Amino acid sequence: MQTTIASVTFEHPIFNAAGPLCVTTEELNAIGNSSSSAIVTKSCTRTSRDGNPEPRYRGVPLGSINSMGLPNRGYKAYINDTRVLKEHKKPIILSVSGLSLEDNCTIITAANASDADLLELNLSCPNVPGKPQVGYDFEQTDTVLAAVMKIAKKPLGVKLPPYFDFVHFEQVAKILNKHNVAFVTCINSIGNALYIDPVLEEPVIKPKGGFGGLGGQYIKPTALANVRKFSELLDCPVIGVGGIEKGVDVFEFILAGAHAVQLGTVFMEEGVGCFERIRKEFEDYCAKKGYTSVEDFRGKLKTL
Ligand code: RRO
Repeated sequence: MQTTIASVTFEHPIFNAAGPLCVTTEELNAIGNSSSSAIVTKSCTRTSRDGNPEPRYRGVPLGSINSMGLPNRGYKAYINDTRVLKEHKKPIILSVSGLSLEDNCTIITAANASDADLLELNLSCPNVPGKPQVGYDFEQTDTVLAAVMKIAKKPLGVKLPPYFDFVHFEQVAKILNKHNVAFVTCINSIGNALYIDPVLEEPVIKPKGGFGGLGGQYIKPTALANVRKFSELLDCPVIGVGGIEKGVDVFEFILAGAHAVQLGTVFMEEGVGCFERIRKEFEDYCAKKGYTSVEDFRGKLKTL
């Protein structure tokens, strides 16, 4: 069940999403010691950030809502961590989310000399007040990619927000193909959702009046649609993320065209044990179907 992205081989296609439980060195080592097939860091900025006021994450019956606000230790700490994390002998993906183009260029220049295998540029954080999601501004996406692709010496992919319109898929794909991005990860949380507690008559998280990124089961069909569309339109591999909770969900994402998948909400709720559970469920499901490699069914969604 190996998979390859930008010449980097993953023992199996299931690993963590940037965000949950990947901020501290201890958390990253715990991912390294788990059955996750790679280690993805929390998105990093130029300087460390405390993030938004708490409560800023809430698990809810069908998923999660968060407005973490990019809490992280700053890029230098994650670049240092890559030297130690290398001992786990699995791919390391540095998630980069500078607050300006200049910051992204600084971080990516430094990352060139790190032990990260891949860089995932986050164009889709929905939770920093006053900073719109770059991925919804196609001109800015084009400008950012033109600049960072010139600098990056490691394979650089992008993490996208969800899109909902066929014309938008085509416009974004054209830009990503033009810049030869190494891979695309989709989708980030669905931005600026509102979850209300009717008993308390309050939102469940504090920042931004309760507005935050929606994850988990709520977003799986949207994530599958984005994976499907982008895998048809792009020249590079797609990593799927959004609402995976069981092995059969992984199967669906690969059937839609994903080369690999990431776990967000389920990892936050269940901890590192989710990687082994979901990997086993996925492999059992494939065995039942008679498939022995992901190439047997990747992208082969049938039509009605
Ligand atoms: O830290 C966050 O608030 C956050 C980020 Br950077 C992101 O990309 N997606 C998300 O749901 N939360």
